[in-house]
Amino acid sequence: MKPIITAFERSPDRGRGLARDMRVRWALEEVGQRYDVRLLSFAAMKEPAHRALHPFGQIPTYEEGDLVLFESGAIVLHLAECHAGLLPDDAAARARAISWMFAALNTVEPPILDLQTVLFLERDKSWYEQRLAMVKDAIRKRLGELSHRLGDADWLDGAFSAGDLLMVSVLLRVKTSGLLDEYPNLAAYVARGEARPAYRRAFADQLAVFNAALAGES
Ligand code: GTB
Repeated sequence: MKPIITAFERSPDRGRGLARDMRVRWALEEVGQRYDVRLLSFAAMKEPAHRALHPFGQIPTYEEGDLVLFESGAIVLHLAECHAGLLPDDAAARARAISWMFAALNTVEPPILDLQTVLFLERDKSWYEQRLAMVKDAIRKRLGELSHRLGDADWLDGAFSAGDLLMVSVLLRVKTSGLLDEYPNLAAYVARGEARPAYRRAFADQLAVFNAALAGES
């Protein structure tokens, strides 16, 4: 059965692959699962029909027969548990990979989200510069710690896993800030993720959606 995911019909990231359907698309590509996409406007996301799938009226969602999931991390975990390729077979290694999934979403992503908030919503505040510096320092702290742990390894714990998929997805959101380049091994780690064929297919598919929306407007 082909699962269905939801995504923005016109992503505010203009096809840069930063919206959270991208990590689900990437996981689907990694495990070789074909899927359909239902595109939604911001208004449609808040309609009862979509809220029945997603209590917070957001994307992405994932439908597979009667199963409905929301939260990109939960969707990636479900895919990793149901298909080979994103979690190791060994129980301890599997548990460690899942720790990295949580670390990406709960420890590394929050200060990165704070940066988006500062940059897009708080520029007009009198305390903008101080807050920006604090948030950048909070990100540097996490990136420094992650960089130290990664060292010269290709991936966080042995073979590429769903932990890497989520960590790379999260780090991609600071790529344009320049902060990632302060940690060359992390920049290379993200580049390795982006070079994976599954990532490239997922990226091309979400970009095609944005380009089609642009073409439809002209
Ligand atoms: N914790 C949830 C998850 O991981 O699935 C968060 C889901 C979420 O934030 N979804 C966003 C959404 O639906 C889209 S990805 N927003 C609409 C709404 O809340 O009304 C977040 C996002 C948006 C825009 C950019 N961008 O422009 O670069 C990047 C990421």
